Amino acid sequence: MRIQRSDIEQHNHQHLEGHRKKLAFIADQVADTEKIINQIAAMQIAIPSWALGTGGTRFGRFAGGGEPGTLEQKIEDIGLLHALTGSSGAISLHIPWDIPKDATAVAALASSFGIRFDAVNSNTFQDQKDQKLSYKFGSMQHVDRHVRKQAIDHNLQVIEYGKALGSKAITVWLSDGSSFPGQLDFRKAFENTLESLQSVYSGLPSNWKMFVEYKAFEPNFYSMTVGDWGQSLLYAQKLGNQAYALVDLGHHLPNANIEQIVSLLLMEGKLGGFHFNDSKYGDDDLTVGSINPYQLFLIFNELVAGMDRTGQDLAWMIDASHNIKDPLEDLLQSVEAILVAYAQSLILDSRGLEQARNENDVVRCQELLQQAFRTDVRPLIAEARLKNGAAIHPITAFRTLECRKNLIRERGTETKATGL
Ligand SMILES: [Mn+2]
Repeated sequence: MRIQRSDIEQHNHQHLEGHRKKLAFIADQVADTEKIINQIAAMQIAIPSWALGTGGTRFGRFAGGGEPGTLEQKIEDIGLLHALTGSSGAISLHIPWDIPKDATAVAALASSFGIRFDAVNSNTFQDQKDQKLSYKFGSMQHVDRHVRKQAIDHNLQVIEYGKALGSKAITVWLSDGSSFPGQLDFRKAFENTLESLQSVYSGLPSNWKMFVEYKAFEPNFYSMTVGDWGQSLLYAQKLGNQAYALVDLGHHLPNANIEQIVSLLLMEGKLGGFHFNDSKYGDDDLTVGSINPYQLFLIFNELVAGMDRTGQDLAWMIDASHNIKDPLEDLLQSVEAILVAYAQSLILDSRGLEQARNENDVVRCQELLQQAFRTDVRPLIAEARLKNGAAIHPITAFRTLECRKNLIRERGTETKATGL
């Protein structure tokens, strides 16, 4: 399904008057609204190729209908999201779940929707059909160098796929670790992993980045070989200036101060990318902003402040899974939550905050933060969407245009997205 320009225009026409009133109200309270709207309009968030179908838990999966059964259909779905939001003009591919058979045709299709290819993701956390050696006891950390070699070769292959599509980064997330004390020599596991990553790094094109993503636990429950930001930073520092840490919101132990981690990684010039989701207990993969929007806002404050100071460019991506919602509606909500947190951090009186900090006026610091957080910035985001030719209210438009019904009509009720 392709959303027509006239559909969006009709939707916007219906909601324009109400929108204008709300925008005038906030423009009265906030300085530099024009600049902020342009910044919001420029923000692009990559959608992962695995987030377009219904996810599941280890207990079951309750699929909806009209899921994209091919990479081409996944690109069409992101095209649909991008037409509605104007902010999701990038796709992050997972290999081998989404191998482009004809890179030229796939790239042309994506570009017809205004979509570019963000970081490519490798997978050595599960065994594929016809795979020679098993990753049951790890991949890059493995005690057998043949397994390590297989993992390295896979990552080099992923870079080749990415090159053909115009990607400029590879994200490496390893499930390597141990589930029981005594199972692993921590130091050897680290050294093996570093050596394997170095082999991949040496195959990196000079204009590419490598993101080393960490996770505190799961699937291993005693140790993870890239378990926290300290380990991730250590690998990135040892690998070289094309290697960076990648922060995934759900990959921390409960109550971790993620905003502080972000601030220090940016200070070191070693934050490369960000995976958005939300959680209450662990790696819950919930919709961005659904549990703790204040934390998301505090993180964005550090991202905006850090990027302003250092001029660093980050890769933004949603990394979530949708078990009971329509995956596309869930992604629309996630994109909105990210833009809300971004906009709130842009309207923050950062000079006032700095002054209050210097005067140790703790009360004023909190007042300024919460003034920004409690401002309804949604009209600014809607205005940015209008500028991008997208919909004032994406979810309303998605439902009015009966997008899911159309997708089911086109694809049927039994399709299953690859990788799920
Ligand atoms: Mn992730």
